[in-house]
Amino acid sequence: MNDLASLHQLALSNCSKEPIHIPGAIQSFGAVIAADDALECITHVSENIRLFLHAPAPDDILGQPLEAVLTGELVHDLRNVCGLPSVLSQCERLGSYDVCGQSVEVSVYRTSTRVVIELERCLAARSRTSASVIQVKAMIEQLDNPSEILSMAVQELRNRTGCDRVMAYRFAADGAGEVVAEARSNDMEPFLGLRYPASDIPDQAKALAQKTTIRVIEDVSSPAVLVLALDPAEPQLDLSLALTRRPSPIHIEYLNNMGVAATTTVAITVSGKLWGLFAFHHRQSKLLSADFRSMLALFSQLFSLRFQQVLAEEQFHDRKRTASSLYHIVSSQSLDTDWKLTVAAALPQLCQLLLAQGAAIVQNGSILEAYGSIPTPASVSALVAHSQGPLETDIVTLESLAELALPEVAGWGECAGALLLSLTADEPLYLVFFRGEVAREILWGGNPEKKEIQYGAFGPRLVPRASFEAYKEMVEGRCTPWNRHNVATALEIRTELFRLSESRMQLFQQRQQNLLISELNHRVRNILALIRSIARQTGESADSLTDYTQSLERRIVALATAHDFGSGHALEWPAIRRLLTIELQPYLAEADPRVTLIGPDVGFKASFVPTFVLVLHELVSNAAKYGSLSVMSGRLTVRWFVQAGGLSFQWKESNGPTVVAPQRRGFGRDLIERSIAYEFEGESTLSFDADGVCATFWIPSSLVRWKKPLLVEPVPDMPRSVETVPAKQVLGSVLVVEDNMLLAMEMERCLQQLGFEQIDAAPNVARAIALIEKMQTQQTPYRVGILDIELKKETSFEIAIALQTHKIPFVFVTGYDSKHLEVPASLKDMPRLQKPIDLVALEKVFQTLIDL
Ligand code: BLA
Repeated sequence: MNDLASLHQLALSNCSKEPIHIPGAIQSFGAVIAADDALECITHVSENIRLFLHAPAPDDILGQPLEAVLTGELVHDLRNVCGLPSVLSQCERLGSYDVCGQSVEVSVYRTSTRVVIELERCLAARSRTSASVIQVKAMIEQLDNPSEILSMAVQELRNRTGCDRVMAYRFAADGAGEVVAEARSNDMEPFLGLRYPASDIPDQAKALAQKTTIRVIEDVSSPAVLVLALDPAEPQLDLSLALTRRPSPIHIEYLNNMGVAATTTVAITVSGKLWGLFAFHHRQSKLLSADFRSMLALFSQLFSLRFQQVLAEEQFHDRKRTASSLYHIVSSQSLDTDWKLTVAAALPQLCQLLLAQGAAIVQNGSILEAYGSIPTPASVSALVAHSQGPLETDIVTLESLAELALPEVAGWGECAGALLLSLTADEPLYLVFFRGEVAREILWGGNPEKKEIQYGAFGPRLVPRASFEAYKEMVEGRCTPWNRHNVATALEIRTELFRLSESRMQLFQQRQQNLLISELNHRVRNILALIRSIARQTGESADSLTDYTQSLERRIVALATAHDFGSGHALEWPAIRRLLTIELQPYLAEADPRVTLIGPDVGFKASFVPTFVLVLHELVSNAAKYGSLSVMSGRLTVRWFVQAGGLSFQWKESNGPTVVAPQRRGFGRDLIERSIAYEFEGESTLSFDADGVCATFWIPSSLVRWKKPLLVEPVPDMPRSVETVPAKQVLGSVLVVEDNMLLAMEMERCLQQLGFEQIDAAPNVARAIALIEKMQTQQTPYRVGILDIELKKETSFEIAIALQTHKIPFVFVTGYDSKHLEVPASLKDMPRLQKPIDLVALEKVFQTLIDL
């Protein structure tokens, strides 16, 4: 590396060392008070505190008890929220409080030693929850295609905020970013399609963005407000999670150069990685309201979830395509021949799969077989020798062979880039694919090579670019980049070729693949409908918007965790202990005595995992809010053991605050009490014992896999749930057949609104037929039926025929991929509704079936 390049490297690494989380100051739109861990003594306060508290000078407050400056109600609420484990990782919003005669938004988070309270003036009268809820729902319902969502989202967000520019900014693997969607005021330069080098957002800034989700800079020109400490020797207060954290002066200079005065940045995290950002720019000072910011955070969650799902679908698609091509390639060869010959014969097709112009099999450094256009044998050997180390663990991809500057290679012929794959673990055998040169243009927002360096307190560091004018870079001498699809295909090729050497494995593999694909399809089909119904039902039991967004967000995170478990591992059986560990993580520290997990090694069927995780999530959040996990003295024992051929699972809380059974049935309680029984033919009970909440589930053996042979444990008494069917029938009764409980609940809600008095839901054929017969015998036949056409293990045709026999009209409901289903001739003309169902469609169909 030459001197200039190494100076740039040093300057760049100094940029990522700037300690932006401890700037010692905040922005002037808010104020900060910090206290010790027990919330007793004020240890820090921002200089501007008197604007919020009508208090005397900051020095008079330092060292005082919190109650001296905040109302008893607020301190009480702060103490409660500080019991939640989440305050260590995010700033929790408490809502608005009356502080010294003005309405103030309060939020709080904890560092390892301090509790940091942020105050912010309420911007507008609180928006009506229902209107906001509708906005989020509208966004959810539009989640379909990620690039369309992005364009629509930036447009919507600009309309709602009036910001001069709203962008979606996506990171590439090397950290550079690209503006992939933009809505802007007409008098602003377009940024759409422009790239920005990785150095514009240093690593520590990315890490913070991901941690806080939302970053606000209200006005680059407003002066920083110092945070004063009781003990000046104490290290600077950690402001990582503070909304008001003062921005780095370097970034302020950057925004000034861009002509931007205010920004709001929302992180988009997909599968645990920072995928990109929504960036709001305004040329004047601007601060979005706390309510709006909550909604943004929720939107970013939903987008992430949907995107994760699209990626999983894509990956399966890739795997399916590669697997079936390889299957054809392999099955056209005789399996008696040496398998390397089989690979050799398949090279043309493999090149097609990888969009390569040539390929070689290299054994012990020399070419065994080759196809298409490749460099000279000596160059190929040199390339393989050079890549051998990294190849032991990974696939190597190169866009420019020339950049390797291998001394023994004179040229690469028509080849510009290569992908190398090691084929066996026990001998040096490689497959190398080659691509030719493709010249392309990259548009940058300012010349990325124009790096100016400044010498400051930390040594040399980069200075933000002064110009952001579009700059065109011509890229030559490189091949089309090997993308993640190509790498996934290469991995699949290796897996398939490994298996080739064991011919009997082939059939098994094909079958396994098919199973995986159908399993994924089943899961993906309902997820959007699930999000919709969770959103709606959460909304019904929420008291405020803050409540709504927080519980919805947490439920969605739980669902995303469950989804992560599912995608790609459909044939695996995630261990119950692992699921528990993830949900209970904040309470499982070694020093924390509260939680005890007792039970054997057991795995759950992948299709049961989402339901189990959602139920678990409700139990954990309830315990954390009101139960034994809300105080240090509380205890929670979770036991699971074999019982009656299935698995018994017991959740027992004790020593917590005295339990009072809730007055109202919430969505969470419904989920706990009904979903396992409804969808999986298990049993559930939930009791609010004074000593602590107790929940018991029995899970049928088909959903459980024992890792080791087990001794049957003693059977504790388990109360059985009693099902009640209301006998009252005024407007009429309706039968809903739907295998997913949340969707059935959603349907119940719609039917109640239409005026049905009795709504019975059944998850399978047996239950539905039993209900129909019972109603017939009681001479109160159902008025109408709604049948999900495809149930978990069966279709609902048998139910349809039973209803026809009793002359009860009905409508079929079809999922997203029910088209391939063979429908019996007698049922072909029955009315159908497409999921997801809404009230209007339902009402219309009913008008044709019965008199409403
Ligand atoms: C932060 N830089 C950021 C952030 C963005 C960008 C989005 C997050 C903070 C925010 O503004 O909300 C970059 N903003 C962009 C880009 C676009 C945009 C690319 O709108 C494209 C349209 N910046 C530099 C250099 C350094 C640097 C050379 O250009 C370092 C030497 C630093 N950027 C820097 C720092 C932060 C930052 C330190 C963190 C600011 C903070 O939060 O304190």
